Amino acid sequence: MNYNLTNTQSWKALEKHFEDIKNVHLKTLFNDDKERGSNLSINKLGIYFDYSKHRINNKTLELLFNLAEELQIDSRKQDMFSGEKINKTEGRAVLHTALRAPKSASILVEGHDIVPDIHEVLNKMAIFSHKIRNKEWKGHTGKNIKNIINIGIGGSDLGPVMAYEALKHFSDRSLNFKFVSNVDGSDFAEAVEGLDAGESLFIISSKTFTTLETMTNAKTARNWFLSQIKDEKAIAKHFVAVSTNEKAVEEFGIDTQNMFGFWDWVGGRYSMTAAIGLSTMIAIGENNYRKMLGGFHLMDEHFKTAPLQQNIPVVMALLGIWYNNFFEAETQAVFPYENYLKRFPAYLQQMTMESNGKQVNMNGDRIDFQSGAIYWGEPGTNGQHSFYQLIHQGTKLIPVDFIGFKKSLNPIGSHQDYLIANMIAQGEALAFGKTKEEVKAEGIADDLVMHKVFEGNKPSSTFFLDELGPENLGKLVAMYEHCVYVQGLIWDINPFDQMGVELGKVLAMKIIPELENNEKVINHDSSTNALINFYKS
Ligand code: G6Q
Repeated sequence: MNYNLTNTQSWKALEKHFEDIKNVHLKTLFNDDKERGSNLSINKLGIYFDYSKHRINNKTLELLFNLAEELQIDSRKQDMFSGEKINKTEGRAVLHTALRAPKSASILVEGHDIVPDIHEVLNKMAIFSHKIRNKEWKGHTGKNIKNIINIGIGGSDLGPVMAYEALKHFSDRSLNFKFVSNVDGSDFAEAVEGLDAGESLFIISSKTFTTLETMTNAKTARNWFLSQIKDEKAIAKHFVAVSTNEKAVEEFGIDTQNMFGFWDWVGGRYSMTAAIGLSTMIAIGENNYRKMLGGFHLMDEHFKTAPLQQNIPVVMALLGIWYNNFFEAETQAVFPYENYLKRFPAYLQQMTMESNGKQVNMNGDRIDFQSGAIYWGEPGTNGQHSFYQLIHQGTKLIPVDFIGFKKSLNPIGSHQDYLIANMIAQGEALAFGKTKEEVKAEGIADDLVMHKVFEGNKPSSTFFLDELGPENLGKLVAMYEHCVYVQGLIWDINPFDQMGVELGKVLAMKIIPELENNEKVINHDSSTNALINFYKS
């Protein structure tokens, strides 16, 4: 479908409507509709999604859904599920949703049903995880494996770290998990500090098995291992690989029996439910892992089938467009009121920003509107004691996603009530604020009144679930994945490539040998030359 977004009828109607509503306060919107809180909410799949505290009215919603209809989002979104090569710039299908499909499904890629392949790898992961968890898998010197070290970066790291932290409560506490990603030697050194190589298993996670950081860390791991266990044959018991590149895995010296494969139709940042999830499965066990896949699948089906107005990722995506393209909000904050989700914002940063941080449309034409927002966040309530100030009283508009759970995994005293009271209070304070009159009525000195005013009218969504567990984590991740996809469809950009990470990598490869010789460097610009020569001096 070819279109110029800003020339579409529905876009123009939204621009016009924006002028009418941009200064309307959430207080007015709530006064106009006494049931707004429940009217503007979706309660599905165990997620209570409150989007009433957004600067929208029924007209806004109607126009946003008109946009989705004019752009045929409902039918275009099916292209992903049917295996079309929607990642056009790389000529690939995008089928991370197939990774969570049940055994009974059938999904064809170039005439081949990929579902049995997916389940074969899942079963192989399950057998291996059982062996580690049941202490059947012994190290070369006969010791049990206690330390699992995942070496990977980007999509081969952020998902595993996030999922491990999120589901730590469900993990086998006799196992010690480490994640090495950075090429900075300190990352590796700290991860293996004090570890017994005979009790350690390295998972080298790399789709391509060529990534500089991962290969450097993998070689260092090999050397570290052999410095303790002085026997090459021991590698087979202590190194496994997750990759699509069998040849490179073999060349590295890992037994391909101990390789867990995946496919080119899984993008790195969409790979946590591919074999890249091996460390997660070892941590939480096969049953919990399959529950997580079940949660992903529930959200996939919801996204695929629910009408646009009831479709959680679609509504999220449209609200994101509303702020990003009309209010010109630059960022989107995500605040989980659940400490186990502390790495969730970092995980979302890659998913959202590497996907939708694009400047050209599918045809390669420069777009004339803003694409992906900057995502950021920290767990509540910590953020409240630092940067929330700016959201409440600063001059920038920052839409917020609050994520909370009714039950704590560690119910202690009144902690959970305090936590959730804070989450709910923040949404209320952001939306409704505190007027000059209210501040004055508190007897505040005149010269301080304006400092204590909260203008309010700051938008937020709240996602409220029962309890954090594997299934709910799966639902939340898939929810954001599909939100990103819908936004990419609307902007007509490709959310599935990442050409913007290449240039720096290529230049680094040129600079590496320049750092390693003794000659003065003069072939770059004057700033780059000076930095290189300073390093060498
Ligand atoms: C994600 C990106 C990127 C990738 C890493 C690691 O979508 O493609 O973050 O995951 O560069 O790549 P390898 O898994 O190939 O080492």
